[in-house]
Amino acid sequence: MLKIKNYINGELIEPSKKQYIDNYNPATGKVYSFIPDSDESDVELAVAAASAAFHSWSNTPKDERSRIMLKISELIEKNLERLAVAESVDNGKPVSLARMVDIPRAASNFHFYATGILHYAAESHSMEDTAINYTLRSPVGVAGCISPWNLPLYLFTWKIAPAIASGNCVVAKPSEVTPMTAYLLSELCIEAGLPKGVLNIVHGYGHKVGSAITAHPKIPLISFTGGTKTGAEIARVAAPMFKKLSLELGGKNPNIIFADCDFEKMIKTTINSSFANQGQICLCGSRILVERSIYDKFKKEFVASVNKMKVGDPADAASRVGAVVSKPHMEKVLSYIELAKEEGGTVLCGGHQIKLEGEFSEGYYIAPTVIEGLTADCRTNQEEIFGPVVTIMPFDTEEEALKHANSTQYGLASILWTENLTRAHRIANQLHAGIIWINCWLLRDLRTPFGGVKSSGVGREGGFEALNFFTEPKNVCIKIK
Ligand code: TXE
Repeated sequence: MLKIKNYINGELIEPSKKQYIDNYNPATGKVYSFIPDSDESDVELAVAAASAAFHSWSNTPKDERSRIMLKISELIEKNLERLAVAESVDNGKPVSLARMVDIPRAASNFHFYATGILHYAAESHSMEDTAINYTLRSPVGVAGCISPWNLPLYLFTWKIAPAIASGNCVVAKPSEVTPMTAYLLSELCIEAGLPKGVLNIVHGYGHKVGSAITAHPKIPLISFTGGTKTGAEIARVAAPMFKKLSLELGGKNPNIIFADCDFEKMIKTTINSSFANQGQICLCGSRILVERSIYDKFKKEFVASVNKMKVGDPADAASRVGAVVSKPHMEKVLSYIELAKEEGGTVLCGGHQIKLEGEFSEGYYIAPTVIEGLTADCRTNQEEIFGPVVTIMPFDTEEEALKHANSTQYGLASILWTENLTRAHRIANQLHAGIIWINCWLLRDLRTPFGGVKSSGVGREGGFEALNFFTEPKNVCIKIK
């Protein structure tokens, strides 16, 4: 079975202690490869390689950095099928989703920042005939990038691309739950001629490798996507070291549906915003608030559509719902379904593990689940479940909908369905969230600021926001008389 390797100083190498972690295929529940169980000595090697490469890479002309990144983007596209299958096997998501979303977006991430850097400029401020100020923006040095298991290559490249485009070198750690496509990316970086030490990938546990990256004195900046609890731990370690932090954390996103919505379009999109990637996207709308006059109609049609979704082998084109990412995560999601029942919820469909036949009998499958009858302030409606589970509840007024929508510790995304233009702008203006979709979901323009408020994180990714994050501004003032 394949032993994944670290990518350090341009080479694929074993972890220093030659220890490995079992890597499970969630669809079958079986070990199918091994992950380096790296430690701080491997992080030390990676930081040394990144530090040694920094002077040369940060002084490489933008056009050359851009050319190499475009080559990586092309190689991702050329290897789309191989990467999509690898992502699906590693994460449990339908291969159709990996083929349509995850891998094309990884290619776009590299392409977007390979071109974005060519248009990135800084400002100058003139003081009439007295002085001129100009702002220099320079790369920070060695960037630490730590990413999660839900959209493995998509989120891994979303951090790495702006970091290296702006001239930084990177020490990156993908999730130990889904390391495979990061490993395949390192092979593509070698093929693209990315200079050694620019990108270093150290595989392993968060509490060993992730914490060593966070605490390393020669890594002045951390870009993290993952759980709120882990984000708080990273902030606790990084804050007294005055590190620059970008934290993209959890969400508990409301999906507010008014009676005047385009019902057919709303139902179709809400199935997706509820259960795409088995509900394991921080942007999913897991709390569905429906105007009372259409609540019964919505409940009937939504549950009927959910019951039609095929849960099965991620490699089967007909599967809409694959396996959740791991056994512990499956148990966490199932425990929240039990909690919902204890809190007075009624399970309208799903609510249980699905046991498939044959080679999939040990896989981690959960039936897409819809629960009603809960209060807005119960734990099920306040805590991030991050699985194929949504709650639905009626509301009577805009004020009530807004109160429920804004009632959690999170503030990442919100979805809103109404054909009333004034109401759409009025509600969007009052929602506590960083991203709001109106009559759509997951429509993404990479130039837009991406991130949340409250416990959903700190800072923004995307567009020039990311290039600002990965660079330090310096103001130079010259007296001219
Ligand atoms: O995240 P973790 P997990 C939420 C979701 C999920 C929960 C936990 O609710 O159930 O987070 O998921 C590394 N220092 N989201 O386990 O633990 C870890 O190895 C440094 C929302 O994936 O946060 C991995 O590479 N690094 C999120 C990465 O952090 C540490 C997407 C994320 O792991 C570390 C995923 C430490 N002490 C989960 N501990 C989103 N916003 O999309 C762990 N890591």
